[in-house]
Amino acid sequence: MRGKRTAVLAAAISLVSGAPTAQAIVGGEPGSVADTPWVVAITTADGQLICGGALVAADKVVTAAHCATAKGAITATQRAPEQLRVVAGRTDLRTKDEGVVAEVAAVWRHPEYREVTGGDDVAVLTLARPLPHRTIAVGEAGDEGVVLGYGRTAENSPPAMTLRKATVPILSDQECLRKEPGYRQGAMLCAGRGGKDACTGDSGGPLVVRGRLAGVVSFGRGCARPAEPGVYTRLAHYRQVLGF
Ligand code: 4AZ
Repeated sequence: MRGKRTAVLAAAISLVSGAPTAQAIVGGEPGSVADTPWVVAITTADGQLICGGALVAADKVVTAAHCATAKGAITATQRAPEQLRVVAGRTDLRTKDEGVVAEVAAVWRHPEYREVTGGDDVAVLTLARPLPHRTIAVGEAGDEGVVLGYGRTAENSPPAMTLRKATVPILSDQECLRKEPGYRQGAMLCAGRGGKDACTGDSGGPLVVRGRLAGVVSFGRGCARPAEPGVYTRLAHYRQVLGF
């Protein structure tokens, strides 16, 4: 009842102001880098959003391999580090006064990565300088997680460009396999039953479980479609190869 009223009110405000009802990630709420200082955006040199990421050490960002891959290239060539920027400590990417922009010194992509649906969708960016922001440790999955990002608020809307977050249920491997035949048990996790989800631009971003980084946004069938989960790289599986 209360949720319904809020939605109606939001729609009415948007009619008056002409502003879209920001619901994103999809179905989310505003986030703040004050609460999650380890969340970062990965952008082009001219500030266009590519992906999300998480600071796991002062100079290391975990993201998705596909975020470090130049689209359209037949051999899925790696993006050159000098084309990438990491924006930390900024809730609104359209502002410049808050947070910092760091250059990227090196990109490591999982060597087995080929395409998102095949898994191993994980990469580590080494920054040109260490950042002062709090880091997040890698951890295990659980019953639910919080996904954060600056990306689209609906399948066909532009990226929010402000940090958003949503709490999503983490599904059992059985349920994930039913939804996603290519699901790789142990190396992936899936979360969400529709309504709330990551979307384009959120890729590479964090799924946080009990204060730890359990997943990396990887792919999905659209965004937040009824009963459709988003698929994530399960980070605990990659602890050895990541080295943290
Ligand atoms: C994307 O386009 C994308 N619903 C990422 C995550 C999801 C969908 C799309 C998950 O990068």
